[in-house]
Amino acid sequence: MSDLQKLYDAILNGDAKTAVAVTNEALGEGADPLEMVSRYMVPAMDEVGKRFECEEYFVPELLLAARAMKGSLALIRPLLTERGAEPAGRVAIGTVKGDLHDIGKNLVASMLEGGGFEVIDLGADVPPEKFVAAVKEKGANLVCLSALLTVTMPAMRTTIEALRSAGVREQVKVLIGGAPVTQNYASEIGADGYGESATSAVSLARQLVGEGVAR
Ligand code: B12
Repeated sequence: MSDLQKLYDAILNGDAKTAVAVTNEALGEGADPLEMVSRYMVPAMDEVGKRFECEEYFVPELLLAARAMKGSLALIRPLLTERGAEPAGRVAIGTVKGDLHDIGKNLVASMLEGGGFEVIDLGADVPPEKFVAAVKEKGANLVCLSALLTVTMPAMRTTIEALRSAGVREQVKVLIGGAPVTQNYASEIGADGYGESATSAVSLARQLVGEGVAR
């Protein structure tokens, strides 16, 4: 049986090629995809987050790790669906209108995927109406908003107002984050939660909408 510690190490080291190869080999040998995600891949991303927080890792390492995680997840995701595992929730995530920073948002999206959520990634510079459409047409039950600029933070409020005007605010939870965002701001604009990191995003998302299928 493949040594899944190698999968953990490959993600931690941002080695997408090895992560994909080990994932392929392990799946071929009948490894449990849920266990691979919850025991090796998510903990590897947790460790990446910790190393980033203590300035041992920087943005390039984060991006490489996220890419390795995504490579493995691309192989695992169809199997999770096949075995009928219900997603922990359906998330529409995006960086708000006017803001092009998407590194943190991508990391949050990858972590949520690794945590068993179905993720609809709307990209960066996303106008409020696109979030509304994701809720109405795709049935998202959690909306995650990211902003890195103080001048784009008000677009979070506008997005929440748009959800309200469209009559869908009550059927979704709204989680916000990004370097300049705070819990106070979340309370002020009527968001349901604020997360300061990609790892906290997963536990908060679980608290807000789901039980979690991957742990
Ligand atoms: C990389 C970068 C860029 C890149 C972005 C590339 C990309 N594809 O993302 C480029 C070069 C394009 C860029 C452009 C600009 N940038 Co810039 N940029 C940065 C920089 C250096 C790093 C941001 C980053 O990726 N951090 C790493 C990620 C992992 O962290 P994060 O995004 O904070 O995300 C984490 C958490 O916040 C959280 N999180 C994030 N989103 C969410 C969402 C949810 C729901 C949750 C729960 C959690 C969560 O989880 C993430 C992972 O733990 C920051 C400085 C900094 N240290 O933040 C400046 C910074 C954000 N930029 C800044 C500025 C001013 C600009 C420009 C206006 C510069 C200019 N004059 O053109 C433009 C704006 C363009 C635009 N319209 O958006 C300022 C903002 C100042 C302010 N207070 O508003 C900063 C702070 C730099 C500075 N010190 O002045 N930038």
